[in-house]
Amino acid sequence: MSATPATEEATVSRTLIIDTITPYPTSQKPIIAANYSFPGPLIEAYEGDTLIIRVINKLAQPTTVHWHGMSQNGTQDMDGAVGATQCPIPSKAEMIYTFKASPAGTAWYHGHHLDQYADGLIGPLIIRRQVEPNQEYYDTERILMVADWYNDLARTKLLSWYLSASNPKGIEPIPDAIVVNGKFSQSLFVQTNGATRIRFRIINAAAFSMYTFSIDGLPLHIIELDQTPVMPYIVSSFVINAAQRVSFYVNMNEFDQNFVPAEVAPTKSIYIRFQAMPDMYPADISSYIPPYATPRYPYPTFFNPLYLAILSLNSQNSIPTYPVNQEQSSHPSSGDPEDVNILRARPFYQAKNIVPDATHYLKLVITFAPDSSNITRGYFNNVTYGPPANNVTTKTLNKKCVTSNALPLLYQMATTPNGLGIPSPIMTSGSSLPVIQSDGNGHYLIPYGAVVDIFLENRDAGEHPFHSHGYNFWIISTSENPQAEELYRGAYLQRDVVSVPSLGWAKIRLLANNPGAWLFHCHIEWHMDAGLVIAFIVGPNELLAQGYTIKPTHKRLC
Ligand SMILES: [Cu+2]
Repeated sequence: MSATPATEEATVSRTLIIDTITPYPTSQKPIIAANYSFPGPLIEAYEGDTLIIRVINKLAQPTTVHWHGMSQNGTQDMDGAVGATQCPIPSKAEMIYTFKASPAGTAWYHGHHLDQYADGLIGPLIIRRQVEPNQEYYDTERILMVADWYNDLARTKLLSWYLSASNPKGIEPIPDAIVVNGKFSQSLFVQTNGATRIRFRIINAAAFSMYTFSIDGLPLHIIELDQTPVMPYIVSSFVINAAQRVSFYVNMNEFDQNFVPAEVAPTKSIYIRFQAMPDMYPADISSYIPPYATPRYPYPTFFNPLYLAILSLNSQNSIPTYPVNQEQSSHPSSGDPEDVNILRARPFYQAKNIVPDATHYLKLVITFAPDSSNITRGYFNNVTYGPPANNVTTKTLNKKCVTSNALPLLYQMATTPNGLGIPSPIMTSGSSLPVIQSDGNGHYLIPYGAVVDIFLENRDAGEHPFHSHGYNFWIISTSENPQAEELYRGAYLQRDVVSVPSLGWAKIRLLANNPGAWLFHCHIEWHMDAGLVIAFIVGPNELLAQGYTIKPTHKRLC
């Protein structure tokens, strides 16, 4: 499974069979899995390699796989986003995804249809560099992929309740447990295998939750955020929101011996903690029983927001000798645990990180409200997105999620590049830069090469992780770090997920150098289903000039 270092770019071929498994004896829930494994298999390549991934759909329902973090520049139809770049792969059919492994870093793959990613269709995708920045600080690495566990099926049970008139307050389905690398709390043992210096790649594949991460007694040296290497930056803990990735290394010699009280035996293992943030849930998780819950033995069980994995220092899989509630000691820390975007980290390759000046502006106001049927919807600038909205020329929007026969946005760009019905940017009184316009259905036309400052104003009490397909964007500042815009001018950090604070804002900058149809959405699966989605339609004519044509094998899926 490991990729071979090579100076020449290689081709890496993989097959992913999408099928259901029922891996837990205590749960009858069928998981939607890649290659009969939860999470799915690790896919690795070197930067610049060509990945050829054959996805075989053995489910009784359609599917797709999105390669989260891959720019897909030149392979816009391989993004896996139903409605934007392709029609779903029907049951018993298959599709071959071919794309360049770029950019390098910690990426992942997940289902992008019918909430399958909330039911298990996730896996790590690691794109290695020939020379990894900061590699002199670690000798081995581990991947921890954290996810929400739900006892019930996402689409048929959870979503049908969430988006129903019996849930007018829009209470999101609250997870039943936390699961890391497919294991529940206190059952995942991470071996050091004698290594003193270990790199961890943390991938938050949760459908909903954000977590505070820490390892008892060890300072964490952050070296990569999403796929951007950073100058080593020491924290004692950090927050990771849905779809974000954080890499850090630890050095066992830095273990704070004071962490283990003198009265207990020396410990041969320490806890790795994922602490879900209780205040993000819309109910009191210590006593909440969801109305859709099926009584099962033992019942009721309540969501425990603290997940413990065990870092085993001697391969004996003993549990730590100190109590779980041991007071956290204070490490040297320059981190602010509230700074989910870790804005103070600086790019490792600053010389290559040229931040252009903005040429365009787009303000997006985020709200939630019940629609006329008393069903909660999420809105960007008062528009909620549903599959029918994928037809950019549809002027009346059916706000209920129904199956649409509209062709993917990308195909519409290719067939009518100048007839999409979206106005070009215009000057308005509120901005010194031309403002990006939409068709009123959530499709925003961005000229190729534009540098767009996007101001995300969150009028909702929840914190939302927004993800752009096709792009890394610079995070300029947020309402929690407004000073970052001045402090780090010219050295902003690129990520593909920005966490927008509760009732706050974030300002990001996107260089539109990748023509195509790219979804921009909240990565909380429930909010995406509620319509908190838009699409960036970038450079239709440049897309055609690059030689894009609709592949007959893809069109056949529609
Ligand atoms: Cu959200």
